[in-house]
Amino acid sequence: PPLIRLEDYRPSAFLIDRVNLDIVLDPHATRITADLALRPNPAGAPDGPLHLDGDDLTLVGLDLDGAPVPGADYAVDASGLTLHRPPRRPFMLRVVTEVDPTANTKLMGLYRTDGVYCTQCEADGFRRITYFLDRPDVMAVYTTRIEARREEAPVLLGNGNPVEAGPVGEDRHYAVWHDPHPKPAYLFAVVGGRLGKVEAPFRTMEGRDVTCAVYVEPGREDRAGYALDAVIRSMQWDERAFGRAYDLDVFNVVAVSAFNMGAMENKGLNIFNDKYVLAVPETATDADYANIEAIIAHEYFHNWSGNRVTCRDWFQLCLKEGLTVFRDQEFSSDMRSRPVHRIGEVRSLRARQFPEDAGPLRHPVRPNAYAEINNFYTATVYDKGAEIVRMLRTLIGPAAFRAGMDRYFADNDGRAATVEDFLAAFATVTGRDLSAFARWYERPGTPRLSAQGAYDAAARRYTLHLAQALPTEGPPLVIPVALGLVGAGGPLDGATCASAADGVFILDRIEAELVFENVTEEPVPSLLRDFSAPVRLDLALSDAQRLRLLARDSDPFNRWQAAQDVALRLILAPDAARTDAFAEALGTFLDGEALADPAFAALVLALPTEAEAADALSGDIDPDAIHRARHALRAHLGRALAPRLTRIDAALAPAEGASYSPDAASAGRRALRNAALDLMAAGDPQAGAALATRRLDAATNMTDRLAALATIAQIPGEAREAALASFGERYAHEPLVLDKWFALQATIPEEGTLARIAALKGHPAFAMTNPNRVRALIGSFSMGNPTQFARADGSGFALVADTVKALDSANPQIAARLLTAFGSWRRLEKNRRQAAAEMLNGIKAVPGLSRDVADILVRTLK
Ligand code: DPP
Ligand code: ZN
Repeated sequence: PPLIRLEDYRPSAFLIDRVNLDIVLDPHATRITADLALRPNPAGAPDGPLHLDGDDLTLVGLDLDGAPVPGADYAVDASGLTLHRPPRRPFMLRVVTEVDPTANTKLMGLYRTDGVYCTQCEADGFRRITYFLDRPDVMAVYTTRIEARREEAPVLLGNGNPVEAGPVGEDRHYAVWHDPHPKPAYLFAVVGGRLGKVEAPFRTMEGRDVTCAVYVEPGREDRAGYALDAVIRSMQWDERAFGRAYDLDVFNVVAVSAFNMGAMENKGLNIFNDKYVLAVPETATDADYANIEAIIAHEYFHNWSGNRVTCRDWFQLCLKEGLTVFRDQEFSSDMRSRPVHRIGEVRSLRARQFPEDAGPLRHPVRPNAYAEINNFYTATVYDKGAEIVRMLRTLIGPAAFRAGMDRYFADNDGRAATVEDFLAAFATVTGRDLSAFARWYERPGTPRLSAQGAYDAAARRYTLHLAQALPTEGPPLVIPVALGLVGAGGPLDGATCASAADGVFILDRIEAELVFENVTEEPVPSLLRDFSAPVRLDLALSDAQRLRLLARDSDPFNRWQAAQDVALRLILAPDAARTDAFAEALGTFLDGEALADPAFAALVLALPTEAEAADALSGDIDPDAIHRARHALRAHLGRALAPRLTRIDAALAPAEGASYSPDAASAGRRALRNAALDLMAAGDPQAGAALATRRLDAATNMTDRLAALATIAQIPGEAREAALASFGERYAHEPLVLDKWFALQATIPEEGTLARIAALKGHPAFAMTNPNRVRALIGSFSMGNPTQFARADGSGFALVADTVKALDSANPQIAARLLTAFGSWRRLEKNRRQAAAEMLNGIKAVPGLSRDVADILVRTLK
């Protein structure tokens, strides 16, 4: 597929200032009349023809300033509509199009899901509604009239504020919405359908009264309360943390069941995948509640970082996504435990972004070319993008960071901005040159930071040598390294280092030497505290030194990291004596702290994943060997820690009749108790299965029920099959719960899983047309079952490849996303590598592949 390049960016030749839409909803023939106020762009070069983007549209009418455009004056093709000789003055264009929302399986543009009309326009879905300058630097004020049969769509929602509504004849009605804030087309949305709602008032710090509402399938209103509460808390937090107030009279969230993304930040009308809205304790886990809170916040925060200040072009996607992820992470950290949340952020960065940055789909946080923008909604743009913002704050300090954010919003409000505009705001308020820091946006790959220390006891001096290395050529990056020294009894607070006065050293050269004075004993360095930069750290420490950090460091992140590092080495190079020592250290840790901070303790007990172990290997990957080694380590630890785990289990048992609360402290207790159960079961599968079965029966909420089921699912036998069957029956009419059940079965690391998945594809609740179902059954398999996905006989690869082929024409975005599971195929051992290559080439041979899939395929095979 052809590439679109950042260097080719040119301002649009024309602008559109106002858009008046009249949308008459119909299941198969929805008619859209768009009145567009166009004018030449003074910053553009409006001398050629005018091309309006369009995709899969039927053109019904075209008028210019009230007169039909003669057929000879325009042309329509697969990419849109061209006016050969547009006026060189402001003019009105009326475009009438027709679309079939029921036939829209791509879920881009206007479509129907469970009878509800909804839209998805990011990145380029608006061109599937009408012909338009579908690019984010064309911003217009929208007025939208929506009409429908009242019976079919009693609720009609648009962007902005409701203006008027009323009947049309006997059985139809309409509503008009006006959005006073100019916006790019990707933020446009309409919804029509039978929906129930919950609502709550909010008064902004500017005194504006806002009605917040969450719309869901009728009868599910009791499941929308948590999301609504998260909306209110997000509004409060953005005022307090960033001084940002909401700017319309209503804020609506709508949950729909078929949605390609997690959610979408359309102005005043966020549309959500129902997975990230609906929650009651019977159907949602603690993780679901945390995700709902985070994603509600994320989409709400886009109102400023994305909507009021949008992106000039799609190369700047990180400008809104990286920044907004950073903002939602800060929000969740304030709502929950900051260190626990930070560990979660880093785990997900390492699970998704590090492999991406090391594989064929690697790209800079701001890419400089793309074939299909939908393939760039990646962990790199989002999560590494957020890490860059976090490093910027570390670099300039929180006060200057806040001042810079204020400046950014003030200077760019109502504009389509660039990464340069963002950095300029911080350069202005600090007077600093941020051009070296800006390299983070341009350089793909994860840097390595290596460290070596030497202690001079006589001089009471510790010297630390730091060096950075990048996988790609170029000047050094600016890496903030938060650090400290830890002695046998704890942090050596008396030690001083002139170049890291406040505990952070800025490594802006290839290498540097730090000198610590007044170091009273040989220390263990604690580097990259709180994961101060998204790099891989090479620091040779013994187990004993790492376990000192676990026991004594003041930085919770590095305490957790130390245990992870020891465990990772034991997976890569098993050793019984060292495992005993590790178990003893974990035991001491649990005795001292497990009950004081259960959420943190649960993370310490969670060993590195098989994917992380694979990522850390230097040679070819054999997923079976990694699985065996990790399993053996868990079994060893489970046996060694059994008495303690039993005590934890008892101590954290909920009180009889206690009601469920999704708050972080309660969730932490459940997390530790369930982690203990899982480790006990690894040590003694027989007893573990029995205990987990009892826990499954006694569970009063989905968190505990699913955790018990997950433990049972790892232990082959009749108990497992019975438990899975009864869970499936109990939730036969709860698609979101069945997704968990699909995912759990898809990730069983056994040969029989392929047959299980084949059978589950025929389950009445499974549907290839619903992205959540496909992700649960097939996506979980490809991303979460390394031994079976990468089977040497190729059958695991074939399952995923067949799904990609089957989905490609119906929903290319989801097909392409599934295909990214092959990203690490070249690192596999020879037989598996060959099998993967065969499957990828088999997809390549399919005629008429979508641009989405072709793009991922070409890059993966390169
Ligand atoms: N809706 C997606 C997100 O918020 C894309 N903007 O990240
Ligand atoms: Zn976003």
